[in-house]
Amino acid sequence: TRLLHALHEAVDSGALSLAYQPKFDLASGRLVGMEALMRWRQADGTVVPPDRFIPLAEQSGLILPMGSWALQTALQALKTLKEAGHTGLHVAVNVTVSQFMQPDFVQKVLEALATTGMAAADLELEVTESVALIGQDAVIDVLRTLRSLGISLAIDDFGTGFSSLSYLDQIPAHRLKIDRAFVQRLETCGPGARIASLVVPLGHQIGMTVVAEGVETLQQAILLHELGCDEVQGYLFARPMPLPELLAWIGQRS
Ligand code: G
Ligand code: G
Ligand code: MN
Ligand code: NA
Repeated sequence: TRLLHALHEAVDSGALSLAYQPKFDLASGRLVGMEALMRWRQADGTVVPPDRFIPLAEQSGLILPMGSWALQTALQALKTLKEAGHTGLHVAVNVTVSQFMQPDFVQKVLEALATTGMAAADLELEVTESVALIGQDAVIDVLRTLRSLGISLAIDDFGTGFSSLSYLDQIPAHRLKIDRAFVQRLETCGPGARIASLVVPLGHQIGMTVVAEGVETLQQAILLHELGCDEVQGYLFARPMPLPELLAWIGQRS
C-alpha cells in the first residue's frame, strides 16, 4: 500500500522520532521516568498516529528495525538526561509481539544497553496482554530472562485484552498499567466505572506497581489516589514531548 511504502521511506530517511511522556509517583509527585512514544511526521507536515502505523509495521516486519531504533534512541535520550544531572529515572519502551518472538531479542536489548552505556535497571519494556496471551512457555522464558537481567517489565493497556487472569501470575512484571479507557470512566457512574478500583488491589496482590494512564482531570487523580494507585501518566501532568522540550521541562521543575 501507499502508506506502507511511505513508512519504509520514513524509516530510511529518519522521519520517525520519539516523544517522551513523564510518569510520576502519585503520592509524592516525584518524576519516576518516561514512556517513549513513536511519532511519524510526513514530509508535508502531516503526523500519522502510531495507532495507524504500528499495526502496519507489525504486519510488514518493519517493526523490527523500527523497534531496534526506538530502543537505542530512548536509551540515548536517558543518557542525555543523566549527563544533564537528572538521575534515578528510567525509560519505558513499547514492544510488540513480533519483536518478542525474534530469536535474538534479548541479545538486541543487551546490545542497545551496551552501546549506550546504560544499565538494565534504566530500561523498562511495555508489553500488552497479547504478548502474554501467546501464553507459551517460550514467551514466558524470554520475559523471565529479561527480568533476571534486571530489566523491568510493564503490562500495558491492562483490561483491554481477552486474557484470563491466570497468566498475570506467571508474568514477571513490575508494573500494571490501567488502560486510559478505564481511567476516563472513573468519573461516570456507567458500566466500567469501577474497573479501575478493582484493578488496583488486584495488581498490589500480585506485587505490582499500578500505573494509571491517560489521567486528564484533577478529579481522576484524586480518585486514583484514594484507590491507592501508585503512579500516573497523562495530559493533566505532562504531554509526550520531544527530547529538547523534555530537557527544558525537567530543568524548570528542578
Ligand atoms: O502516542 P500514542 O498514545 O498515540 O501511541 C499509541 C500506541 O502506539 C501506544 O499505545 C503504543 O502501544 C503504540 N506505540 C507508540 N510508540 C511505540 C513504539 O515505539 N513501539 C511500539 N511497538 N508501539 C508503540
Ligand atoms: O502504550 P500506550 O498505547 O498505552 O500509549 C499511551 C498513549 O496514550 C499514547 O499514544 C499517548 O500519546 C496517549 N496519552 C498519554 N496521555 C494521555 C491522556 O492524558 N489522554 C489521552 N487521551 N491520551 C493520552
Ligand atoms: Mn505503553
Ligand atoms: Na497503554
